[in-house]
Amino acid sequence: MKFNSVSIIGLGYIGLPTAAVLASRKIKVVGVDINEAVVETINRGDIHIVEPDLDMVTRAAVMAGYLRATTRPEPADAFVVAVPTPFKRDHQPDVSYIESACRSFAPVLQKGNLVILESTSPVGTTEQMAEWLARDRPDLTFPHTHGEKSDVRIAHCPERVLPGQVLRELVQNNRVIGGMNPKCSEAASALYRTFVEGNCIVTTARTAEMCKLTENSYRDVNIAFANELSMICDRLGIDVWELIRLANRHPRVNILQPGPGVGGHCIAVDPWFIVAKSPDEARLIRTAREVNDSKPKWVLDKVANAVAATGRTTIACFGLTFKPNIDDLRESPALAIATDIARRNWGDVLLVEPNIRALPRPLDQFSNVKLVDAKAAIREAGILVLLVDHREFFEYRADFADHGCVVDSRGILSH
Ligand code: SAJ
Repeated sequence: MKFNSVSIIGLGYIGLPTAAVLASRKIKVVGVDINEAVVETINRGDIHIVEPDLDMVTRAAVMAGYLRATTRPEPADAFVVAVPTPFKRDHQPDVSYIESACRSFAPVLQKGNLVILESTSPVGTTEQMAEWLARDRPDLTFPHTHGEKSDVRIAHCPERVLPGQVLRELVQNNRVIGGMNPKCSEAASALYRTFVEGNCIVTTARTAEMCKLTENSYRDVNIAFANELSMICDRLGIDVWELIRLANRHPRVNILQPGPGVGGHCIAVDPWFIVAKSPDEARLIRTAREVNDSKPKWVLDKVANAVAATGRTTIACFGLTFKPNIDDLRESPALAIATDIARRNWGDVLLVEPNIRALPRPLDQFSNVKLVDAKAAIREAGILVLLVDHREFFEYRADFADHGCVVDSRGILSH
């Protein structure tokens, strides 16, 4: 199958890089987003998210005329849905963005089109998507009713890229291709082979959905193990980071790193999609989520204990992002902890975050909070709380060690 034009629905952290990379392969790409500001930004050759080199690739694609953004879907050979799939208050998946994406491009679907769902989705969503499209286009046939003879081919091909390394991983990672039937997989593989250097591995749509959720749950469960160890070791007076280093010398042990909790928009979300579909069986996966979600409160309690024990009330927080060396604050446990510290109002809160220039919400609402550099924070604060292991902070290890009152959630002192 040859693709002269591809439409990407949703120009966020996954959709935009995918659109830009496809366009860099000289395929005509039309990106669709409901946000007019996003559309205007991209059409100017700029970007609205932070990801290394994405600005360059996007600008080049727009200038060369291969990438264009719009708010209104238009006909294309393939449609790639890359919209968010958050969860609701009760941890139930919210697939309403996928449903409205389908609603928006269904009118321009044509016989012979390929539709790909890239959004991380609960098992069964690809089949559900086929039903939504069929509902809106009774004149076309779809794989769930017409199998390999259908007019439209549908597949789930989950994204697996690591924020901060998206452009490299988009091209180099292996890709799971979950067609609703072999013909659908064949068409989807042909699209991904235009830019993927890794293998395109074919499976069913349901397995592909579960595969993505499994990858992130695997990481969540293993981080929960490390976080649980950190709380046990704290009680027993053992340095957990030294312990993990020692245990990892065993040839079949590879424990991840404890931290202040799990952030980002994937690992703390996706396991709930498994729990939602299989609540009685997903006991370990649910507990891992609960362990990781409890960690920010545990760190906050450590800070409260330090305030009570020392009587010091000026507190410096090192790092706000959800992981080191990026500027992404989404679902960041560090941001949540810093906010809780500010809210407790013990005294001044000094924030050190080399990757951002202005106080983010909700920290900008507090009068006792200011951004400072590391030296000033170490000098002025009575308690230092290390929340993110940014590379810049390792320079200050000796100062942290000399300070006398440090809550180190990332093991910076033990590395
Ligand atoms: N974390 C720890 N300890 C560790 C590793 C990570 O506490 O040993 C924390 C981080 O500090 C961060 C959170 O976990 O708060 C998540 O960070 P991450 O680097 O593990 O993952 P993400 O969320 O940036 O990206 C993940 C990746 N999935 C896997 O590695 C299995 C990525 O490949 C996925 O594409 C992405 O989720 C996604 O979009 O689903």
